[in-house]
Amino acid sequence: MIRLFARALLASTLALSPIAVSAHEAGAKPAHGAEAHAPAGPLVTLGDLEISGAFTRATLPNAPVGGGFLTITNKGAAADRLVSATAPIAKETQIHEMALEGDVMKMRQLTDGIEIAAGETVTLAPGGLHIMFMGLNTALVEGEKVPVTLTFEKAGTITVDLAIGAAAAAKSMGH
Ligand SMILES: [Cu+2]
Repeated sequence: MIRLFARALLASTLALSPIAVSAHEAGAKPAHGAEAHAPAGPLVTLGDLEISGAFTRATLPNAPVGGGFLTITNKGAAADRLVSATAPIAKETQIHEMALEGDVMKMRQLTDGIEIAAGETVTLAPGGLHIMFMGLNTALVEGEKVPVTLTFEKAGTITVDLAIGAAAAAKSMGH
């Protein structure tokens, strides 16, 4: 009963809060509903690289893992490589890919990172390349954001914010 009550209370708070916020805090973050449909961080530039559309997904409390997604465009004349990622929300952060093994989608760590060829765009997206948060220290709450530090072989290091979007469907929460 307590849980049901809490859920009802939460629902009503969420329904009411955008009105209260927009009336008093112009320039604050967008209303909850607007953000849920298009979660993405801003475009940031690091040397020849442009990083955009960074997001992750909300998790349940005690979820062990989460995924990070973003797009990297290399506007330079030489290839670069995403060699590592770190985040304070997880005990360990890895670079992963999803690949078909027979009929089964499996993921594996890319210990050499991800190359971004000159003039190319690489997208980390659900079902494909992704940043993997192993051992989450905290639940990821929709509408908030989490910092992730990316290190590239040539361009160096940058910290980007991942916007936290809606939770993935249970079926695709393989990790
Ligand atoms: Cu993974």
